[in-house]
Amino acid sequence: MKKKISIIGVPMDLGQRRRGVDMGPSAIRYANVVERLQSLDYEVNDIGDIEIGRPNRFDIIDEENLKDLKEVVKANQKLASAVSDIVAMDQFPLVLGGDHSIAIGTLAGVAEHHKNLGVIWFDAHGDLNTGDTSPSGNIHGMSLAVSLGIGHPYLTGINGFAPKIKPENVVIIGARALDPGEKELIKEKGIKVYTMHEIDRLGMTKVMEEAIAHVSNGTDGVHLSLDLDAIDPHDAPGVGTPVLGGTSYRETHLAMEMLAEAGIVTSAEFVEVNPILDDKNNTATVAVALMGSLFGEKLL
Ligand code: B3U
Ligand code: MN
Ligand code: MN
Repeated sequence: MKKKISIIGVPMDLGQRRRGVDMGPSAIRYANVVERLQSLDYEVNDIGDIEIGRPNRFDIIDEENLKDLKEVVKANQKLASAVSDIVAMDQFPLVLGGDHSIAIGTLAGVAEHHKNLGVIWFDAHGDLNTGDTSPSGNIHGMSLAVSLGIGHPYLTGINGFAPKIKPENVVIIGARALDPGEKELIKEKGIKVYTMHEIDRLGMTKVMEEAIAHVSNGTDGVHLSLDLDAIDPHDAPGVGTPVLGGTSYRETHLAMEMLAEAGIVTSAEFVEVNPILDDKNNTATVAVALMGSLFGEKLL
């Protein structure tokens, strides 16, 4: 992994309906992300936050079951440019969310430089909906589909090219709440998914060995997109859509430690931290601890 990390905050909450996730970047900074990574000998450059529009609530048009489409597009285009600049400077982009719709911009920026990017998507959900299949119209539940080039052209066309990633380079880990349209898409595209069932049966060690092999095969970089709702709500309660039966604190650390050992991750984002729904900034603290493991922190 590179020794220089650039942090960008994305106070985005328009990709879903619960306010408060826009405070995720502040909560993660409050949990000492910069100091934690500096203690691991990285040069850390916090470049601040992407500006997110605050649309007048009366002006919102829910176009084609895509809530706040225009603002989400605008913010992700800005994020894509910022992330692309970081990669161009040969630094590691670490993006702090914000709801998961920001993966659209992160991946658009990274994919400008990595034409065959592997993606590890930790999530209770698939984020594989489109306006046609989404039960909510929330764009945070569509970001993986969009990055695969599936969805509204305003979203898939961010940064001027599509798709950003290929289905055979993607692994989803921790899924336990998939919508019917998402299940169909997974089958149609042959996307590799380790649901909680496989994690229970195989154990996290085996799952990560297989996942690392899968995303490293023929790729030119690996992006980690970690939705904190992948983790069991007992360990990470401050998320907008908690789903029981997630990965434990230690299992998730093990996954990060194995990624650090493999040395394959070239960009990362930690999303969906909502301090309003949290218990004493627990979830941001968990996020920062996981970042520690991802960047090589050892227990001994
Ligand atoms: N799959 C549902 C719920 C959801 C997706 N992502 C989160 N929740 N965090 C949807 O609305 O697309
Ligand atoms: Mn998600
Ligand atoms: Mn999720």
